[in-house]
Amino acid sequence: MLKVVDSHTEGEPTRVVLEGGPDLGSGPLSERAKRLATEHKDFYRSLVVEPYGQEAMVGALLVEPTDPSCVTGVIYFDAAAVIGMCGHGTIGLAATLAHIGKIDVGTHKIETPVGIVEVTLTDKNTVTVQNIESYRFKKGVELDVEGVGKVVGDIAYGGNWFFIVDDSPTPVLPSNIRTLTEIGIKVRETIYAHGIEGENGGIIDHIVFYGPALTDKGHTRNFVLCPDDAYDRSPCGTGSSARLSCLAADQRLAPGEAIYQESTIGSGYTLSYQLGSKPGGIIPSITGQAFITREANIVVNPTDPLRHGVQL
Ligand code: PYC
Repeated sequence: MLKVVDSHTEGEPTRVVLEGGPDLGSGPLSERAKRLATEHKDFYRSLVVEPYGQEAMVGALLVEPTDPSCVTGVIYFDAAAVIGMCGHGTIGLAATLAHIGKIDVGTHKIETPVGIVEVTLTDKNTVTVQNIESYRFKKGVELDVEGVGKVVGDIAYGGNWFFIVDDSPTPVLPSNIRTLTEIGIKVRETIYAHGIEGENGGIIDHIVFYGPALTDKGHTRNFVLCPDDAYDRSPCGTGSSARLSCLAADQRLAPGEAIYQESTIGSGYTLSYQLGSKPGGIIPSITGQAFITREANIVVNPTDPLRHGVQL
């Protein structure tokens, strides 16, 4: 039996697995994440797809941290992949840890496969994540996308690898979600077809399109395609981190200056950054709210033909 707590962060769901996950052994979280990805795909996928999960859900498997100053270790995954870091998931995780009485208002460290992040819990729902150092790797990469035309974007890292398109090929509006998804998939396929990668072979599995904000307080509105082809209902914490590194590199945002980033559905994060330790590196801060939606025991019956989730 698996004990989980579900939440949503600005509309994007997170499922924290408190008990009952596979034994991934000890050692660096990056190695344990690889073990989850290669040896337990059925386990992690089944938790976040129907009938046990829901569309767009990201799972967060709690593991023992290697650094004892961290309140927990965590490995994130969606239906398609184990991912390095997850901003909305970390906000959801902090709200979950507060809900179960493991943390209180204040600042706490969490270990992820890509490094240690800090969460500051202002109240039981409001969380600021100080993410790992983020940076732009390449500016103005031109793609010729079949059926779409020329698409120009930056390749940047925020805990995952992103292709960030400032001028969305189609307006970032809820009525365009299907079209944005189709174009995002084509952009990703073009990236793979041309062997375009992040630094050290990093897989660019998230695509982000930007358009004008729809509210007065918004800086811009974004659409984020995740590896499982679902779009992020929040503005995507790691994607916002990667974008902040591009804004910083282009001197479009000063250190400490705050902006409000709108998501496709109209929710949002407050974002800012401080300079990092490497040239071009920044330390992003992402503030958003998460709400607990469910506490549950997941019962997986070994005779259930759909125990590994619906696979089409
Ligand atoms: O918030 O970083 C994020 C994220 C990644 C995938 C879905 N959300």
